Amino acid sequence: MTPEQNAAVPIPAVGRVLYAFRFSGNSQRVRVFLSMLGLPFEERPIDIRQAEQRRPEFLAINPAGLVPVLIEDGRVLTDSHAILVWLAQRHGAGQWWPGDPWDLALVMQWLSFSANEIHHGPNLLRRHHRLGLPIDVEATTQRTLAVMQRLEDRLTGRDWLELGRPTLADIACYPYVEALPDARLSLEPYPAVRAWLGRIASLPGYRPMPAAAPAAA
Ligand SMILES: N[C@@H](CCC(=O)N[C@@H](CS)C(=O)NCC(=O)O)C(=O)O
Repeated sequence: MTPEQNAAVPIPAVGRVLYAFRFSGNSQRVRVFLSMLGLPFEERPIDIRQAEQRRPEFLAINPAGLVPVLIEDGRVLTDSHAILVWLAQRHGAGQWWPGDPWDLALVMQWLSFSANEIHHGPNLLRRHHRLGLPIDVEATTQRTLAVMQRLEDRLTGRDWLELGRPTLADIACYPYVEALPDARLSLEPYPAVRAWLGRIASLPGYRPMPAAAPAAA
């Protein structure tokens, strides 16, 4: 059953609704980008510690049972990176998601880096320490350290990941890097990364993710 067919699921025909878990970095990159674009939205919290993403009413919206989900003017979009691209293209006036094919591919590299390397490193390590997700801790720690070194090398002598200005590359990659202490690793050895995080935090509309929560994902 599609959400449109399920009368029990409120899919508003107009306006913007974000289903998100408060402590999720995947949710955070969408939440922060909406805020940076100055777009009004209603946030509907899904607590994955309470398995709310498995409730039938949420599965009717996203059968994958994952947050974030954006509903905009009656249309449902899942996956944080897809949502970023939609928002940047529709509302971002070309600043965040470049029109030039080569520049676009350069930025896209970092969305893939976020969805693969950052997911399998810093994100899973944090989930392990915050939610008890069973992982190979040693292998995931090594992957996380490799991600951090890659970012440190990339950002040394650079303000932003690509194009000399903030783009979706930065928005996609930063949440689980900023939350590295939740994964029980220090940001101290990475001065270029810390400076970059500071630049992101000073962008208009930035809002921090609650990092000191008792359990996070
Ligand atoms: N590729 C997806 C991943 C979404 C994802 O893994 N979300 C997590 C929260 S950070 C979730 O909903 N987990 C619930 C579950 O695994 O049951 C995205 O970027 O949005």
